[in-house]
Amino acid sequence: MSSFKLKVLLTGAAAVGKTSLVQRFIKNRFQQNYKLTVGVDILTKDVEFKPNEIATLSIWDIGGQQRFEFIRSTFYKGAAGALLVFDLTREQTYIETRKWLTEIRQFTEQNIPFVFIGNKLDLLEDVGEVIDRNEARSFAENEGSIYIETSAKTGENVDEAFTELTRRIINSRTQ
Ligand code: G3D
Ligand code: MG
Repeated sequence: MSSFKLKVLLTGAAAVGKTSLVQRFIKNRFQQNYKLTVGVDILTKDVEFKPNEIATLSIWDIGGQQRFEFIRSTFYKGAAGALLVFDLTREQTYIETRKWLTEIRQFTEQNIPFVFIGNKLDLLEDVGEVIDRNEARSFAENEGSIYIETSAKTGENVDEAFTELTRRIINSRTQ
């Protein structure tokens, strides 16, 4: 039985792949056409963050109504950590992560751990480098975080992203 129950948030601009990442993580599949997320989906999964140590994540995936104040306060309340996601092929989504981080820090109790995610890694070969990935790494490290590149399509690093976030949450609490 898991003794840790952790609320974690998926944050970042529209269409960066938040829903695809959580679907990949939970069900290990990728679906090309999701309907637009409306409201908030809450999905649960156990994570073995180190051998024989389990945490139960409830993963909050917010959709198109994220701008509404009443949903936003419910969304952030009691959060233990967040994935902050941008799309490696769209610079604007990278720029917007600053705004998201400000909001996370504004609406959560303390400096909750987050993991900085550049998603759609599978497209980089065709699209080429759009953002400075070294800068992304430095930004994450300066904010006390880690930068991980993922693909919800191939599944690359998706488990690692959620597991790393879980580890960081647990470490921040037990030290
Ligand atoms: P969101 O929940 O952040 O809004 P979605 O984003 O998960 O709905 O994904 C938005 C679009 O990006 C979807 O395409 C989805 O299939 C695609 N996508 C998500 N992650 C990846 C990835 O890692 N690689 C690739 N190639 N595509 C990805 P559509 O066409 O359905 O809008
Ligand atoms: Mg979504």
